[in-house]
Amino acid sequence: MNKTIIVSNRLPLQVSIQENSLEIVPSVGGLATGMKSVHAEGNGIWIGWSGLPENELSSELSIEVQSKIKNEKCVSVPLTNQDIEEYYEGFSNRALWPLFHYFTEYSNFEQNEWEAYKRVNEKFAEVVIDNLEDGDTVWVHDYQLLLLPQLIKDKKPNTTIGFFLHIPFPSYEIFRTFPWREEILTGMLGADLLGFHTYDYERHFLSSVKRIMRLDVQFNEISYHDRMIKVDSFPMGIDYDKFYNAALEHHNESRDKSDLRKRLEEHISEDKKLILSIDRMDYTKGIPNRIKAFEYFLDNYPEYKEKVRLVMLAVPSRSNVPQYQKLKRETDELVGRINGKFATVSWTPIWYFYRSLPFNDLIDLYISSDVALITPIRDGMNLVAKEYVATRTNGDGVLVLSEMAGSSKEMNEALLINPNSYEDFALNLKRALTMPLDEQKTRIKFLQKRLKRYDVEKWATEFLKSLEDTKNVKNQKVTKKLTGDYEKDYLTNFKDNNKRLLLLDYDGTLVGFKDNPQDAKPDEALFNLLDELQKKSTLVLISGRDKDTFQRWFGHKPYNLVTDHGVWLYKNNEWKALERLKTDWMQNIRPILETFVDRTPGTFIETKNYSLAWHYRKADPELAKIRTIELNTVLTSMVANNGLSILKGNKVIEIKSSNVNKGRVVSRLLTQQDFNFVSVIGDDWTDEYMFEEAPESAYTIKVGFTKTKARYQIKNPEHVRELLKKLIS
Ligand code: GDG
Repeated sequence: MNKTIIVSNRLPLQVSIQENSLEIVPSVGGLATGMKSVHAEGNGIWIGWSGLPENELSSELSIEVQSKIKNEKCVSVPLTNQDIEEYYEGFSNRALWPLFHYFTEYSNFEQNEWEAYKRVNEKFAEVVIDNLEDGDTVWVHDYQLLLLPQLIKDKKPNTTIGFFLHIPFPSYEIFRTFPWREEILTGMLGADLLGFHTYDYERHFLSSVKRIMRLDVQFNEISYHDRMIKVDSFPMGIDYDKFYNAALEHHNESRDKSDLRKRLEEHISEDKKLILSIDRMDYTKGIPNRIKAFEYFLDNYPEYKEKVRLVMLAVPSRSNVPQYQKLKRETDELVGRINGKFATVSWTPIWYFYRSLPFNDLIDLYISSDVALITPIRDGMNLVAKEYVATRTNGDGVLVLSEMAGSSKEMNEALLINPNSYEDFALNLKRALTMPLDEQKTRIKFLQKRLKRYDVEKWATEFLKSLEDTKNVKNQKVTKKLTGDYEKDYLTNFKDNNKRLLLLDYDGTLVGFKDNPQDAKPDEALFNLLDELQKKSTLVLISGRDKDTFQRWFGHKPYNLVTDHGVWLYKNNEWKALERLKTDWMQNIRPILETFVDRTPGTFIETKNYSLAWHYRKADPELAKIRTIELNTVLTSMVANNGLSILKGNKVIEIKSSNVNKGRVVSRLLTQQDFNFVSVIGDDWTDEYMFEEAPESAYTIKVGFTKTKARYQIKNPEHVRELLKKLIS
């Protein structure tokens, strides 16, 4: 039975050694909860680090850890203290985390930490591969394992792999500063589905893929080698029922109130309010900013002194990393200063807890607070905001939420603020404190409805469903890929028939693209191949290239040549015009193209005998995308009345006379002579005309894995040459 393998840095377990015996308790974090059903299903397993450094365990203990966690359907990746220091605290938390959260000044790039990151990702890959069987699905989580998808794909290409990033993906301008940016993207592109919390992160990722890897992206699909990779957003939810029910339970009259709850309630009265914030102690969470903004609020709205209290829970995190130690000192000082500044004998404005609290205390905090103040500077999602809403079983309460948290994208009914503007902050805090109960209830109701519907289980199911769908796309591709039996059939048919027609496009089919089209000259190996093919078939090179170039390159050869998309035919050492064309339109179109060249660095115009081509291969892909739309709009109105048409090729837009295309040549050749084996190979839009005109029995082959009318697909020009070599061998 096929299984799902979940992989994350940490296992969903707390493993500790208590007086020489091992204690294992399941963790209750968002991810662990969300994946619970996936993990529990069938023979699914979870792979990750146990939390115990391998070098501190005796070999007996290490075996015991493995066997105990195996009972929990987990497998541990053995990591040493050095691994943790360099890969986790180092590269993950000192290079990736700050950069992905736009704290570029905190990003520290160390070669040895990068080496450790690669080494540990490989360790994870080894364990995954040891546990992997054909047909299994792997779901990799988060920024510590960005290289893992490709490491698995390299060894097990047929495995379906999903990847989800829990933190933001930064904009291209930030990501491009990363020293190992291509390696990171290549690692991620091993996945078949890449998931992000929000559309913005998805957009940023695609932008980096286009600009850094220069890959083709159509909507949210990336063509990469012979694969299609899907990218999508899946906003992570929470275990709504768990929080809602716990809150109901805490409100229950018959339940004994905790000390914390009693202390909190002492402060609550008609005109006194509690404001809550909960975060890991992390500089992305905006803790100092929040304290300073609270000071600004008390300075500007002094009537709230002694009336409001900020209860601030900061959970210790990554305390070995210097920036986190600095943040802790800064927070302690700020809390001290502000409490010192405003405190009275009966009131301190901030209650500050630097520790982790048990779940029940967390629920008490949530249900006792009138306002939740969640104001990160940058946050992938932020689950605390969602948990606060889920616990408001009476329908009251106000959420003030930073626009910089991923959750703000789906929580419009919260009061959204820019955490860097103290004014915005103070105004909205005042608004929250004075919001009429009806309005609170309306807002909370809307928010709860969405959170209940799209909870964490739904999130996991949706992701896996989408991952499953990528298998269908893969299967469709396999049926069209010219390998295995399909290739055999192709070769046999060639051999069994004697009246053979081979129509071959040139650029992108027989040779790869060069920045300058004139550099894509035929090489000696290609001539030898074509010479042999020519002996066995009617060979036609059919291209959008101009006649003079082909004359220079192939004039000395006996091949049939068709140039300018079908305007000229070269046969028996003679050029013959297949179409009679005018060129006077060029003087009107060229100035338009020139303005596009001026405004789009890296583009240029190629003048052919009967057409003008605007090449944008070297331009910035995002800008080029906008410009092609603009150019298309400008040209569409002009070409229609002038007997011209626009051809969209591979990174080129070409304007030419409308009654010319490669398809017409195919029809003409087929009516002139009888063939019993026809093969057409081409890579771009202009070749689609040939695929359309070719008879049904023809072998139409598209180079590359984009949409096509051809029956088969082949990877790239190198593979085309390999295939053609097999015809003559
Ligand atoms: C990363 C991304 C993204 C907190 N204090 C206590 C406690 N918690 C629980 C909360 C909540 C979780 O920890 C914190 O989750 P967040 O989403 O707020 O933040 P990160 O830890 O930074 O998580 C984040 C998330 O991944 C998921 O993709 O949302 O953007 O940075 O569930 O309840 N739980 C207990 N005691 C505490 O003192 N028991």
